[in-house]
Amino acid sequence: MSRLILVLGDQLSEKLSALREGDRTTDTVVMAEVKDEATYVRHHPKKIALIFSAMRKFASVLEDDGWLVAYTQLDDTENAGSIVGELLRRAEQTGAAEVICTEPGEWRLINKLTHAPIKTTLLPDDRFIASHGEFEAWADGRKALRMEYFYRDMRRKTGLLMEGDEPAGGQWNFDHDNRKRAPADIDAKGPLRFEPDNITGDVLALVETQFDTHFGELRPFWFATTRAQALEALDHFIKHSLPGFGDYQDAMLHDEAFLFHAIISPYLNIGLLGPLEVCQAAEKAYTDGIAPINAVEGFIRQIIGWREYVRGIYFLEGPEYAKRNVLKQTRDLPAMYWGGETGMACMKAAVSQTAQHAYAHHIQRLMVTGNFALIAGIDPAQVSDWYLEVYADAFEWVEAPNVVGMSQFADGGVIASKPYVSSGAYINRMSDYCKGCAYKVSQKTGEGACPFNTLYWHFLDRHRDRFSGNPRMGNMYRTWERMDEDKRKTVLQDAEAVLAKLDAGEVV
Ligand code: FAD
Ligand code: DLZ
Ligand code: SF4
Repeated sequence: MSRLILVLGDQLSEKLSALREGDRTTDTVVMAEVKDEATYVRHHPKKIALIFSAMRKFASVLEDDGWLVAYTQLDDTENAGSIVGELLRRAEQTGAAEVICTEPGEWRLINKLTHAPIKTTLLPDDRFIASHGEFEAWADGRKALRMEYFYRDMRRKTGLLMEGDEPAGGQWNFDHDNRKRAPADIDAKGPLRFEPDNITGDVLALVETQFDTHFGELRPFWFATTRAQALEALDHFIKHSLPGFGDYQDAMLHDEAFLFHAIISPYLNIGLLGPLEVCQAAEKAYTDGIAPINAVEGFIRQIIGWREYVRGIYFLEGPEYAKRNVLKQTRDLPAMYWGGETGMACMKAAVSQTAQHAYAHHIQRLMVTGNFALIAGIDPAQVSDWYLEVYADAFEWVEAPNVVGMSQFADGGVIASKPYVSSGAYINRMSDYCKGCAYKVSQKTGEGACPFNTLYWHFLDRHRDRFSGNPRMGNMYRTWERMDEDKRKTVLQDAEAVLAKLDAGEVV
């Protein structure tokens, strides 16, 4: 009996478990560009274009490899508009009575497929280093699920940067070397950019007409859309940017969106690159003497540590995880997240780079847009939807733990041992934003004070019951309590004034 092998837009890997299970002589691969997936949140046009173009090219790879592929383009007149609708349509056409699929990276779609009115088997997604079972075994019985210990196990498992049983360079983690501010004249090459070919050109024209109301700029479009291009982009990063990755990992510059970051997360997350091959390429740069240990260890930790860890948490915690809101924050996401006017130079830079590239690097996501949402009391579900929409690398298995957990502390501390909040001083130390800002970072209160400065204390004050006993936050609360009472009152009043402006939809 023939079967349908469903390949989703973020499953573009030749060694996918569903393809390994399939039989080229009897089964049909189903791939479909569908409105449901492109609009369940209003994804950035660049993200939709990346996925559609890479899907079309991957379908050709499969056909060249002997597969029969039933591919549906978004504007095909028969398009059923949803993944399950397309499966049912193809089942009727081919007579297939069964679907095989690699587990999707989102509970929403897992739920749809497991309740589809056709027998559907989900296979493990083994494009990761740790299986669900391994993560569960690691988590079992632990009081706190801290990434660092999981990461060490992944180092031991993969043998990456290991010298026998010991970590290369004598340390597991070189983060203390990775907090340099970037000089203004820094020479960063940025990512490799690809000219759109005819297939991408067709997709761009389609996205331009169908998703013109979505936030973000479609052109210029330069993402890699094939595995060969993604490998070239990786090679370019290893040669040109990896050596500086560690030193400037946390730095932010107004005119340098990418600095020494890899810009490979979209390729990893849609399956054009695998995590192990990426880390092995970085490790080779260390053994060849091209990149220092602090850069290579830091980079590898992001992938076999953070990336694997957040996936583990997403599946361990279950479908309700993404909806958590333990701090009960309810404010609406301000218009500045959609490009609305703001005097805050850091927010403006992070949001406009996001609109331009469907990309912002980790510290912009965590310490600018994330930090502001958290201290301003924004509803984490709205914050999470924003991140899922605007970044080309955002799929819920990786987005939700990073946003709901790491950035918004809405999971109550499953991921982070304390909330990532800071005043303007941190942003000033790590960036060149403040010098072009309408606010003054050195000013703590009064007209023109940096909103991060007042909202930071407001956050700590309003969540005192939860955080004042946290040993990692003792210093913050001691500083707050040492401030004289009038000053504290003024800080809180000024913060309230900022919040009132946000609530009234006024420019902050
Ligand atoms: P680099 O800085 O060069 O890092 C190399 C690789 O490490 C990345 O490509 C990525 O695959 C991996 N990585 C680094 N940090 C993380 C992390 N915290 N979690 C998972 N993988 C990581 N990453 C996503 O892939 N998708 C998301 O939707 C996403 N949302 C985020 C939301 C917030 C609030 C925060 C703080 C982080 C988020 N991240 C997300 C993690 C990180 O910001 C991006 O992976 C990174 O910016 C991608 O750019 P890069 O390839 O240049 O990464
Ligand atoms: C994100 C996305 C988009 C925009 N479009 C499609 C699509 O048309 N067809 C498809 O198969 N997949 C798409 N995807 C990726 C899915 O949304 C993704 O597989 C789930 O979110 C699970 O990670
Ligand atoms: Fe951001 Fe405050 Fe600096 Fe302005 S002064 S850029 S709001 S941190």
